[in-house]
Amino acid sequence: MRDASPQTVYLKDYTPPEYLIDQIELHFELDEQRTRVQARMNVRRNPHSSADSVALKLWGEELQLLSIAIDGRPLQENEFVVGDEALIVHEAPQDRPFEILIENLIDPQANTALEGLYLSSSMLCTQCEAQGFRKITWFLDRPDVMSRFKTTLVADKAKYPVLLSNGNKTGSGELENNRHWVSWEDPFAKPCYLFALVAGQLACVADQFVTMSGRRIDLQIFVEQHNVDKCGHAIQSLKNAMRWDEQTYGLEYDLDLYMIVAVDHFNMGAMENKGLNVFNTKFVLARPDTATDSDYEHIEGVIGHEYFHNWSGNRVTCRDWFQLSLKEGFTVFRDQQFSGDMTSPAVKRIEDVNALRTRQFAEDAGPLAHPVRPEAYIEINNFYTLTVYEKGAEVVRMLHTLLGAAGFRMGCDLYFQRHDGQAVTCEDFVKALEDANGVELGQFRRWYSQAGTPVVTVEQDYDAANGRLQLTLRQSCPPTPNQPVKQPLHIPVKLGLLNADGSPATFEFAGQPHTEVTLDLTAAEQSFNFGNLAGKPVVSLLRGFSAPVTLQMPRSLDELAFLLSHDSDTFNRWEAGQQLATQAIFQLIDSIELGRPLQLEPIVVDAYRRVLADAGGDLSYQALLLALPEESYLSGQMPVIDVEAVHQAREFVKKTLAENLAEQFLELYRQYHRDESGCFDAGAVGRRRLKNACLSYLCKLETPDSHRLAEQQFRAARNMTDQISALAAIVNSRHPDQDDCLDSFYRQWQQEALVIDKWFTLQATSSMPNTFAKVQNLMRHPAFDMKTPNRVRALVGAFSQSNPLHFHAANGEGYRFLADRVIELNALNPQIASRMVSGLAQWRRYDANRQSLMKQELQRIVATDHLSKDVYEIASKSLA
Ligand code: 0A1
Ligand code: ZN
Repeated sequence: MRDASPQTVYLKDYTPPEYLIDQIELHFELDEQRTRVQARMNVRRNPHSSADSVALKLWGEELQLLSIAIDGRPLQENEFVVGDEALIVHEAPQDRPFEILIENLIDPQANTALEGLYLSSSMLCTQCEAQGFRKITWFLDRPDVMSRFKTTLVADKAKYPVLLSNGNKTGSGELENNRHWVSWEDPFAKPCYLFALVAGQLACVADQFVTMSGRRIDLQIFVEQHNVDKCGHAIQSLKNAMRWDEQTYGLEYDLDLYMIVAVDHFNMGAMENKGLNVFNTKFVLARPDTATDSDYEHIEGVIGHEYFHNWSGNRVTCRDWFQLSLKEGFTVFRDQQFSGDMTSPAVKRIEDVNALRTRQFAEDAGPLAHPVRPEAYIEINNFYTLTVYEKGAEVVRMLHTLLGAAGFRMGCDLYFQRHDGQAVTCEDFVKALEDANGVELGQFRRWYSQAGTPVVTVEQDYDAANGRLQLTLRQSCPPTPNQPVKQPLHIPVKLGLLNADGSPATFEFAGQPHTEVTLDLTAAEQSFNFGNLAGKPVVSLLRGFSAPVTLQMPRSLDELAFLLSHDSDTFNRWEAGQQLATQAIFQLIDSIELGRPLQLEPIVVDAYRRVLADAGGDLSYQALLLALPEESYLSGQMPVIDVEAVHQAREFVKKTLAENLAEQFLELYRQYHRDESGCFDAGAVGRRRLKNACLSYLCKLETPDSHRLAEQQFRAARNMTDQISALAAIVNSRHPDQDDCLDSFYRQWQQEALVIDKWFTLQATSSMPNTFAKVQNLMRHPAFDMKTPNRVRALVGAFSQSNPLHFHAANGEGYRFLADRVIELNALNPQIASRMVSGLAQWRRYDANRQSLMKQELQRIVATDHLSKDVYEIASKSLA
C-alpha cells in the first residue's frame, strides 16, 4: 500500500503562477555521486496573479540543500521550510524583483528513474519533461514559467571532455586538477522542462544546413565512438525535416547550432530540449546491417518529430500539462505528414491508422480512457498516451481536412505569429484556426473534451427510378470513466461512389457535381442525398480514415472484394481487404467455438490471388494488402476476447492462403529477392517488404523447402531487414534449426545493443509452445538488465503487450510474471513500471477465469509497499 494517498491535480483548478523567474544562471560541478548545483534566479511577482499569499513555493525532490539566500542574505532556518516535494520561503519580497541563490547536491548514480540528472553508461545526461527539473534544483517547475537560461558546466576533463547545454556556447576554459568548464546561453526564454545538459566522452558527427533565409546552421550528433558509423541516416533525416518545415509551414530554425545526443538509457523515444535534443539510441543509430527498413523509417519520423517541436512546443509551449496534446498531437500530425512526404503518403496513412485502431482504440475503450485534453491526473508522466499523441494527431488532421491545406496553413501561421514566446492552450490553437479562416468550430471542440471512440452506422436507401441515393448516418459514443453521456461530435466523413464497373462515379451533392465530398456529420442522426446516378453505386465511406471512429457498415464479401479491386482511395482499398479477412476470420472463430470443421471462403483466396497478381506497382502497398489484420485488432472487435480462437483462426487463414497460393508467393519471392546490402530507398524497401511478406506465408507450409528458403535468407542476408525477417519466420515455425539460428544471431551481434533487443523481442513474441519458459530463462540471461528500459521493453513489454496467446495463458502464469516485474520495476523506474501495467488493464475484456486472475495481480500490485504514484494511478484506475 502507498504511504499516503496521492493527490489528484485538476484542470479546473488552474491559476496563473504567483511568481515569475525571468532568468536563471545554473552552475554545475558535475560528479557521478555528488553533483553540486548552484542556481541564481531572478524572481518577481506575476502581475497577472490575483493570489495574495506572500509565500514562495519552489518544487524540488530528492535534493540536498546546502544553502539558500535572497539578495545575498542567507536565510535563517525559520524563514523557510523544506519538504519532500517543495521548499517554501514564508515571506518573499513583494514590492520588487529579487534574486534567490540556492546551492544543493544531487546523486546521479543513484537515479535509476532516469528523470532529472542521471548516468547512462558513462555519460551524464538529463530528462526534465514533464517534471524532472525539480530533481535538479528547487524551481517553479511548471510550463507557464518561462526563463532565460545561462549554464556553466564544470567537470573532470578526461571523463567528461564534452560538456553541452541549451543554446550557444559562450565560453570555456581549463581549471586545476584536470578540470575544465564550458558555459552556454540560450537566448530564448523557455520552461524548465526544456532544459538539458550532457557530459561525456562523445564523438561528434557534424554537418551544416543553410536555412531559407541563408543562415548557416551547425548540425551535430553526439554518440559513443563505436557508433559514429551509424549516424548518417539521422543527419540526413534532420536536414530533410528542416527543409520540409520551411517548405510546408514556412518555419525556419532559430539558433546557430542544433545538437542531438544519443543515450542508451531513456524512458521514451526522444526529447526536444531547446537546441539539445536527447535521443534514445534506438531512434538515431542505423546501418543497413544493424537496422531494419522500419527502424530507418522510425528514425526519420522521430528526428522530424523532435525538430518540429522547436516551433510546435518550444517557441509556442503549453500553459499547463493538461494541454499536452497542443504540442504532441500537433507535432505527431506534422511528423506523419513529413514521413508520408518522404516515403509514400498512402502507406504511411495505413500504418498510422493501423496503429491507432489496434492500440489507441483499446485505450479509449478501457478503464484508462481519457479525453485528448485530460481533466485530472495523479502523475502527469502517465498521460504521455496514445490518446494524447495519436488521437490528438487525428484531431489536428480533421481540422486540416475541414479547413483544407491552405486554410489550415493560414491558421497555423496565425497561431505561431500570435503566440510566439507564449505558453498557451488547445483552445488558443482552435481559435487561431477559426480566426484565420473566418469559421466557427464550436462543436468540433468536443473532440478535446470527450473521451471514447465514436461509432458511426450507415443505412443506404437507393431510389432506382430517380437515380438517387440516401445515406443515413448515426453516431454514438460509449460511456467512458466519468463521462456516462456523450454529445454528438463534428465528424468529417469523406465519401466517394463507385460505378458497377469499378470506375469512380460522378454524382450530384448539394446542387453540384462531385467525385468526392467531405460530409459534415454533426447530429446524432443525419441524412445525405446524392443524385444523378446511372445505377446503384458502391459506397466508399470514411476515405483516408477521415475521422477516428469505428464505422459499422454491413458489407457482403463480394462487395468487399469489389472495393479491394477497384476503390481509387488507397486507404479504403486496403481497408476493404482488412474487412474481408476480418469477416472470414470471425466466421472461423464461430466454427472453432462450435467445434465445426474449418473452411475458408473461396472468395477470400481469389481476392488475395488478385492482390498477388497486381497491386498497381507500389510494392510496399502490395505488402500491406497482403498483411492479415493483427490478433490485437481482431480481439478489439470481440465482446469477450478468446485469444486461442483468434490465434487459431488467423493462423488457419494464413496457412490456407499459403497452401492455395504457394506458387504465386514463391514466384513473387523469387522475383524480388536480391542479395543486397540494404540501402534505404523506396524501391529496395518495397522489394524487401513484399518478398518478406511472401516468405512469412511460405513458412506456414512447414515444408523442408520453406524451412530451407528461410534459413538460406537468414544465413546469406547482408541487411538487417532480410536477416530478422527470416529469423522471425524461423522462430514462428517448427523449423528444426531454430535454436542454432538464434545462437548464431546472438554471437554475431552481441556487441550491438539495439540488435540484441530485437533478439529478445523475437523470442518473447513467438507463438510457438514453450515461449513462456524461454522468456523466464531470458530474464536470467547475462545480457538482460532491468535498469535498461529498451531491454525491459524488448522482453517484458514485448511478451506482455505483443504475445496475446502466451501472455494470456489460462493458468495465469503470464499475469503473475508481469506483476512480479512491475513490482520490481516500481522500485527502480516508476515510469517504466507503470507502462508495463497496461498488459493487465484490459482485464474486463476476457473470460471470467482470466478476469479474476488478472484482477488478483492488479490487486497485488496496488497492495505493494512504497508504490509509486505512477503505478498506483494506472493499477488503481484499472481496477475501478
Ligand atoms: N516530449 C517528448 C516525449 C517525452 C516525454 C517525457 C519524457 O520523459 C518522461 C521523455 C520524452 C516527445 O514527444 O518526443
Ligand atoms: Zn513530442
